[in-house]
Amino acid sequence: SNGYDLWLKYHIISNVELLENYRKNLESVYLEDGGETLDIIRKELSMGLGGLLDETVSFKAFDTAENQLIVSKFGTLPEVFKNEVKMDLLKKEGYIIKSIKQGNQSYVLVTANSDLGLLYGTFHLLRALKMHESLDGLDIKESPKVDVRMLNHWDNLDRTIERGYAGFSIWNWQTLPDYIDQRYIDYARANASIGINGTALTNVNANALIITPQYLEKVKALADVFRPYGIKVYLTARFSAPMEIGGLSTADPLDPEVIQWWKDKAKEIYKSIPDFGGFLVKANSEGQPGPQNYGRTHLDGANLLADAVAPYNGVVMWRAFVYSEHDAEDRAKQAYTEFVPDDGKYRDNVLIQVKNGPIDFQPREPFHPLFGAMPNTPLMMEFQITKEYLGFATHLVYLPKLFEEVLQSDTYQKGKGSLVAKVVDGSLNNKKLTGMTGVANIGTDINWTGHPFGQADWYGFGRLAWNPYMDSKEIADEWLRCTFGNEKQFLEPVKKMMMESREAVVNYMNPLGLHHIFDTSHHYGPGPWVGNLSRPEWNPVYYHKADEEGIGFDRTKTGSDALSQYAPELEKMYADLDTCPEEYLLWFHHLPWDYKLKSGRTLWDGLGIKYQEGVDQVREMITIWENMKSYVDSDTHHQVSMLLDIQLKEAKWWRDACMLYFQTFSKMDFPKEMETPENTLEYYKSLKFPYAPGIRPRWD
Ligand code: BDP
Repeated sequence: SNGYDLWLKYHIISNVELLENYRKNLESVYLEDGGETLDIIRKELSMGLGGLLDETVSFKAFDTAENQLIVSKFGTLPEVFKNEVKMDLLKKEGYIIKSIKQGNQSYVLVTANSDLGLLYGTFHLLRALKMHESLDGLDIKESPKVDVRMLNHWDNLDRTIERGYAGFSIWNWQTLPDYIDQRYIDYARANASIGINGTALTNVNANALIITPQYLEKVKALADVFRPYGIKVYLTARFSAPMEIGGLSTADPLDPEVIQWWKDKAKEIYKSIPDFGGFLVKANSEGQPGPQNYGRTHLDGANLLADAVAPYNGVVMWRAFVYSEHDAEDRAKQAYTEFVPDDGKYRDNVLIQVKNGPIDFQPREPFHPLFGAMPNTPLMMEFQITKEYLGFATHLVYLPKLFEEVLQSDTYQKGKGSLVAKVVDGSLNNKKLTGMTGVANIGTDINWTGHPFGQADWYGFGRLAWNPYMDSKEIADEWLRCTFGNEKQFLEPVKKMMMESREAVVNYMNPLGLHHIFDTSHHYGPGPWVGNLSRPEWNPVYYHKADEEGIGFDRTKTGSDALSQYAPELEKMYADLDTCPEEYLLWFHHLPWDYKLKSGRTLWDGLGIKYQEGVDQVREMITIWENMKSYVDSDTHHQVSMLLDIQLKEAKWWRDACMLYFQTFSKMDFPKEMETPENTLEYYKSLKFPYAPGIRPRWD
């Protein structure tokens, strides 16, 4: 298999008994008539149910003499079923799946308030069949917990992708709008199958051209493809667009001409894309223009754009990923400092889009202190699905485990149990607008994501955006069954491998709270020695602060005091070395090399042991995968094997380069558990990577 079908392959049900049972219970399908979304459901059932049962699906009127699958909105349900379902509390995109006995017949009912709800319900049912679930007693009621569930593509107009490791952009701007690549349809279908309902097509480091008429007609063509799948299109707005493409002399958010320009632009966009989602903005961050260029604030900028799209129900996603060179004492503090004072002043259709951690998508970060700290403003979660800091698309790292850890973190902002998930789904402060986005890992590679297991990250992101309380292990189980099959001897070990993979990457890259020690700009591999870049917070040495005395970033009161941005309960727990979890030790503390860890070993030994553990965990993954040959097609098996070999090589590289470098300060011997480095520090420092993909255009 080339992986193009993702988790949506529909082969005949392998269990013969179950196959007979499904065939008997799903003799025909009654599908309500209607528009484009219902046509898609018909196609999906023909392909899905047809494939699983290895039969031609018979679509019929409601028939009391057959066991039927009934797919119909509540309003048009056959009367006999209306009392069987309770539609209360079901949201617009929600659905019900229920098995019902009537006389001698049994029915499986999929019902909803909207066509889109029916599509989501259909995908759920097909997944249940693929997972060999019983049709007896089905009683499912699902509504998404988050309103905006989207992908952010960091795709440039020339089709390169910033931080993209799976080929080029799937948006072919040259052949749009007249040529509709089948990929666009398959993309929409895959996203709809996991409940994603929005996509920002373009890089946050934006090009103003995307909102010129020439490009907008291409965007419209994509929006038309995505609409029946329930997916809205969003675009990144370059703050200086009024000057660059509008001919104005300023982009000052309080200038009347600028205000009018954005109003006119919104009107123009909505004329051709009536359900346009809105704008995503990166402003005054890493060289992007923004309101601060005119002495204004993020608030002024966000509200300017919010007012422009408000008449059309559009939203503005304003990113909180900001850090400035003028206040570089601790980059981790800056977003909070800039955004919290304006809590409650943003327009209702503004979402502040916050990365999961305060630095930048590291293998492990504590959650961002903004979560829970802006009770009067909708905050939206931004995860990174593409693996910028997690080994690119060659390392197997199951990200839903990381996402889950963040979502399950307790902010304590309204006492114990104030989970980040509750900020994201709005329940902590009763929010009307909620959202979660993931920076996409999708490209032109035949399997979409480069690494075959990268598909699990896309899949899992979608499932968590639908329900941020889902268990990552359950998601792995779903994805494995839908992608590879239901054999227990396969599922258990591979699930174990996926679940441990996240801790493995933390161990071999950034153990004990280390962070941002990646080689500069491309972020490929270790570069803890880098210290010559013009801005302090661009240098890895700024983050680990290793010296003869010890290592780590003191964020307590004696240091940057970033800890004070968290709730008092957390501040206390992290500040106190007895209660600070060791995984965050060097994130919050600068400690001597001979500091005693809970294990009784020195910090220095502990570091080496963790690095080694990471390497060993990858070895274990290799062994597990070796034993899976008979359950996976040989191409995919071979691909993953080769990738795991790269991962092992790079895990050793991380261990050796980092430990050799840190040894220049600690001057201590490596712990006996650690294997001897394969090369010298000079060798690792000399490595150059002109071929590392996904680099952003220079802005410094
Ligand atoms: C960093 C990336 C950079 C992005 C930036 C962002 O290195 O390419 O532009 O985040 O999110 O992780 O804006």
